[in-house]
Amino acid sequence: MKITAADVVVTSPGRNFVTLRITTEDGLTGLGDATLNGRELAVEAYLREHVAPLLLGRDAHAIEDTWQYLYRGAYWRRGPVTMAAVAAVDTALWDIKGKAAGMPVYQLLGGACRTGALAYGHASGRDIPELLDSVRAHLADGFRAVRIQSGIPGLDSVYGVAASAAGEGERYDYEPARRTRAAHPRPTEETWDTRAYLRHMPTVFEAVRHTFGPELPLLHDGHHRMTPIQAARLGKDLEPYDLFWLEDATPGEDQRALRLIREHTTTPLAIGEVFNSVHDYTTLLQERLIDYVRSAVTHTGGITAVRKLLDMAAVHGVKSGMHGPTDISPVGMAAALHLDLAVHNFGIQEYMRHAPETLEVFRTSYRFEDGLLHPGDAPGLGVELDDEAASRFPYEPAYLPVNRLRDGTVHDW
Ligand code: CS2
Ligand code: MG
Repeated sequence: MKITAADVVVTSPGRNFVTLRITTEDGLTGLGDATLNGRELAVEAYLREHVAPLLLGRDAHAIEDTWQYLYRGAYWRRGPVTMAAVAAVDTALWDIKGKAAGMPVYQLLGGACRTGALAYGHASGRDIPELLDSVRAHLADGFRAVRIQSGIPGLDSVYGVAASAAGEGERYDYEPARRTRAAHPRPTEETWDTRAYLRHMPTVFEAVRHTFGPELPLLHDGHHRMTPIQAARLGKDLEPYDLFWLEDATPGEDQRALRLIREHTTTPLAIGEVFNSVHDYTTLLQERLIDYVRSAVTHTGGITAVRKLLDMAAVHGVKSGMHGPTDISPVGMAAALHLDLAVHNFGIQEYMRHAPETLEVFRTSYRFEDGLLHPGDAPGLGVELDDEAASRFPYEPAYLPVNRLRDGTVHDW
């Protein structure tokens, strides 16, 4: 089944997305998510200039060979741009294979291991009362697990907390990459103070546990901002609140740093949303320094690569906890859900709800019911892209914020 076209669609319904559509001689089409928040046009160019021409005439069924061809054949391998482009091709080919077989992708991956994927939503608040209301809103929306992010006294803006009073339930989820119509767009800048954060978070979790009890799975995202010893302290301070996980406690590229955190705390650790290769995890997995793998299909080379990563994680007793923010498109979310259903070592699935205009462009089959996500049983991924709707939302430059400490030093955002 030869590939006859590979087209890149950049559209901005609610936020920027990059999508690859592959078409075969049989008229089948497949979609792949290539969205890299704040660097969308880099992936578009990589696909349009260096990948799409090489796909024409290739057999759409040859998924593994195409993956190896694009990974090893590029010579310059790994990295977020390359692996998002490879991911888009791989995902689109799985979509096509499912349509050709008349089966949802999870069936091609070995069938379902569960009835649905436990999802967690993003509860947040500028202060504790607003946070507690956001948890209530997520429970009312059917979530059975929530991530807790809070404002910090003395800081104007904090990762994961919307500046406005509108709760996520009304306004959908907090979108960090702010589009700008400025002539020369620049990232916004935020100020951070880790010691203020470390002082405040135990109070936040005390209030949440006191209000909602011991059972509700609570997650928290440290967003790469702590040193290993600071992360060890926070993990220990939060042990009484029995977190489901503490995410990105410290920048994950220093894999051995997790040894120090592990020595001090039993709070489960999740890491990897900024990784793009199984090679980013080798020490973390072999030494069981983490409990959950965060990589998304979109950023890590596609379904083929993430399946291998999760199988390696399974050997070491580590589970999945796939990244699912609004900057993973509905195509990328659907791909994750097919894997969530099919792998044995599933942990949890992040679910930031897309804005209504996003779902005008991406017609999805996945569903969220009773706290669980399911990809649906449409052949392939179960997502279609409406080109007419996509054309109504042109790309706008948008950058993630840059973080600085109070003395102006650039810090991880
Ligand atoms: C966050 C992301 O959802 C998360 O865990 O870390 O929202 C992250 O900030 C964005 O994906 C960055 O584009
Ligand atoms: Mg995160």
